[in-house]
Amino acid sequence: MRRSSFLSAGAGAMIAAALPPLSAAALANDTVRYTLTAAPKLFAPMSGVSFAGVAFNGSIPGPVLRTTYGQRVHVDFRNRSKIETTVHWHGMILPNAMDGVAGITQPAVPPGGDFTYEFAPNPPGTRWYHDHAMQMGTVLGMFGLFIVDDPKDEPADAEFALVFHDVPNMRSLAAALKGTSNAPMVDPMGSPEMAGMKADDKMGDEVSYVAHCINGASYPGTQRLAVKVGDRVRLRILNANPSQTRYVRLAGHTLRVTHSDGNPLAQPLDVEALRIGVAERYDAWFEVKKPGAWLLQGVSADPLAFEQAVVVHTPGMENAPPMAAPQSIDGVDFFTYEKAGGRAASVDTSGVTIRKDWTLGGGAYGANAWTIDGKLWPNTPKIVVRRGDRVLVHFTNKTDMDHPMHLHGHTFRVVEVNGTALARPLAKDVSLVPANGGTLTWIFDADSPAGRWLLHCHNEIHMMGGMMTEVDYA
Ligand SMILES: [Cu+2]
Repeated sequence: MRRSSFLSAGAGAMIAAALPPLSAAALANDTVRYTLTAAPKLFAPMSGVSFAGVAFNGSIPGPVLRTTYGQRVHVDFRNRSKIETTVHWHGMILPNAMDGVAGITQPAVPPGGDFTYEFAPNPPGTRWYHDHAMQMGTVLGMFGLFIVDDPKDEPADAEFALVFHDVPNMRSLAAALKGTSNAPMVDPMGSPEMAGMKADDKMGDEVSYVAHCINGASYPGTQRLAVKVGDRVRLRILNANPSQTRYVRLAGHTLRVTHSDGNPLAQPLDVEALRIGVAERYDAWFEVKKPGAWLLQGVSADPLAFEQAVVVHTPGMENAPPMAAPQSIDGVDFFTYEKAGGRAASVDTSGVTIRKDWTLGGGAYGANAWTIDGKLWPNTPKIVVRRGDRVLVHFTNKTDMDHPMHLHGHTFRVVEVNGTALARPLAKDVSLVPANGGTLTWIFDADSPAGRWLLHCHNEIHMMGGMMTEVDYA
């Protein structure tokens, strides 16, 4: 699509993402019940793109699941896809057996199989769910938002859930995975491309993408967000891209970030753009001060990312040409952990009983091998904890890519980035460890239910390529 048509074309199909208030009926029940059915889906987010995906309940992304903090959720999961899969509840602290990691917390659910998940969604905030069986289910479309409403939250005049995701070029994905010594799968897509490739066909480590979507559509087919002058609007944004960080701007507006990965910041931060690593979520607010139409856009070095946009408009401005933001982040004041956390003299290590200093490595050309202290999963160093331990993990990243490191079943605090101690540590479940010698430090408390909790890079390619370990309760 050329830029001119991008700016002038009208709206196509819409998918509702405006979040309605919870019904009184839902609040009256202690348990919210959902059925999630995974099944093949031919996904066509824009003309000319047709992708053999797997969807929850027929849509990519899957439905927004929602509970109020204090309620339980009961999910009947039915796997009617052709791959083995599970459902992982990203960012939740829950019984280990409900964490949905194939081979670690449960057997993979085979094609035709069922599994029941039941737990009390916790902590409150913007969480999500996705496949976790090393069969590429998440890349194929098995993901969605899970909002745990916090009754203490300030009410918004309007609220929208925006899931950013991108459709991979299957050949580039196969190429990136070629050389994965550790992969428990060979040909997840059933595509002849992977099977037909030789080792020297590897085209590079980066996956390329053929479509860039918000809530399952590309601009101009994306939904429009209707707002009114005076509204204070809350956005809940997820980056479900398998490998790429995304910047997000709303033309003509400042974004006030209040939550990272669903957890409240110690103090909100006003920025011109978000920077969202793989699997991260941000809650950001804006105020509508005058009538108009503006684009909320993904911004990236990828020239196609301009398709990742939705129009925000006031009444009567539905067909106005929307104001766009420049497709550059040069000079833009974007969100960073350091800005949100502020600078402290030093990291408060009081109470720390276990310390790990890990080097993230690998990424050599020709092999999809990504390491922790030089080792590939399952030979990576593990953390064995007893209840009450306080764990410090200091990452040094020797590769030339940022790594979105994720810990299951816990909320950690980011206390240091690139040598800067943070005065207000960020409570998160995934954090970008900066490339090229960058450092980042977590502290977390071993106060979750006992079990085996994965710790891994959320870049799908790197996870498959070995950058994974676990925190085990002794
Ligand atoms: Cu990584």
